[in-house]
Amino acid sequence: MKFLTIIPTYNEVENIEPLVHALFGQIPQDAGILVVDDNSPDRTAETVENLIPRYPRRLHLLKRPGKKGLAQAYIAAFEWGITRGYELFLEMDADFSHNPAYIPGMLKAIQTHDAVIGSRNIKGGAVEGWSFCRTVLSKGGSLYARMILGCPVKDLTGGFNMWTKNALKQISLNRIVSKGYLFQVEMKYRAHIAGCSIKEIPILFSDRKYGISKMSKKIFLEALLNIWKIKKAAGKDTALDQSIKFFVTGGLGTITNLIIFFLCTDLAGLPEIPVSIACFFIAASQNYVINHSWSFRASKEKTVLSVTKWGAFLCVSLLGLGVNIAVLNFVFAYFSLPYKFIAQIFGITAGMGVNFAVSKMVVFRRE
Ligand SMILES: Nc1nc2c(ncn2[C@@H]2O[C@H](COP(=O)(O)OP(=O)(O)O)[C@@H](O)[C@H]2O)c(=O)[nH]1
Ligand SMILES: [Mg+2]
Repeated sequence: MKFLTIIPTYNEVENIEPLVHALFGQIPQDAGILVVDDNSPDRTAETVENLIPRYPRRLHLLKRPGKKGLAQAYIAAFEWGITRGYELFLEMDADFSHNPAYIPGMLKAIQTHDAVIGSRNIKGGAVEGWSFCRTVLSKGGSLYARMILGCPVKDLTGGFNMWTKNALKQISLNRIVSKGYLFQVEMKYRAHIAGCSIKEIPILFSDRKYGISKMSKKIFLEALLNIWKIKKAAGKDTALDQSIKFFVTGGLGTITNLIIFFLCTDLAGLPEIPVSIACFFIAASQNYVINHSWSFRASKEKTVLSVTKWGAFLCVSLLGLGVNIAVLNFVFAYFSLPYKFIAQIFGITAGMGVNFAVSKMVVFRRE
């Protein structure tokens, strides 16, 4: 497969020349390198231009008019490569954080996969030279992104990745919404939901020796918020989203339930068990409507309420109610509480847990 290594650069004048030499020592004879430079003020592009005569038809430069971020640089580079018949693409930083010695192993792994990720976060992978703070931010950010996206790739933020042309096609580069660093997360997430086979191989990532990182606190904070945009753009929810929405819905149901329960038992003095049952039917019906049209609704799916599902949901909720009553009685019997409704809080929580699991698996199950 015709292989292209892409290196985005912004002020990498000290790094680019030694990196190009090192790379040509590792990549196959017929492989190319494309440097994508965003008009670096330090004249990185001129350095590359001066090197081109030494590697004719193998070293290429794509000059862009200004700093538009990593995503646009990479997308332009992929398009450049695809129109020239390349079929295999490697992304890597210019700053020697990504050791070219890993390339042969990645080339081997890509034979049987759509994407190979150089990973710092799997067994055998590591980071060298980062401050404690940057390590915590990176690991925390990666974990946060993984949880929100429900994506199993351990190193979501890393930029040392190999893609087949087929994987790039499935990612739909024209639909990418990220501009900067989150581009790497979005690529992997899109590949994952498109069903690409993704292999992580361990790498030792070393901090740059020359030049400065373009990462900043502001970029990092923006990234935390933009993860949600990525997810929305891909139109896919996860069990975590569903459970958050389900519990918010349950919370609303609980408020309805507690208000009626408080009015009927604590104020009106009615017996708690029958009241609890009545509250249950009212709250469960409210929950059905909200869960159906929000918590478990697939994006762009039409919302049509169904009597059968409502019935099924009430049955599942009855099961939850069983748990609810058992817990209510238990708490009531063994603890002295100023208000009865406090015992009911415990009852509802336990009932809701059971309710979520069965609702997801049975009532709102997707084909
Ligand atoms: N063309 C281009 N390259 C960029 C841009 N921002 C960062 N880079 C390059 O992307 C790579 C990763 O950036 P770097 O600053 O090392 O980020 P870090 O490794 O997360 O600290 C480096 O090769 C940078 O020169 C950009 O806006 N345009
Ligand atoms: Mg770097």
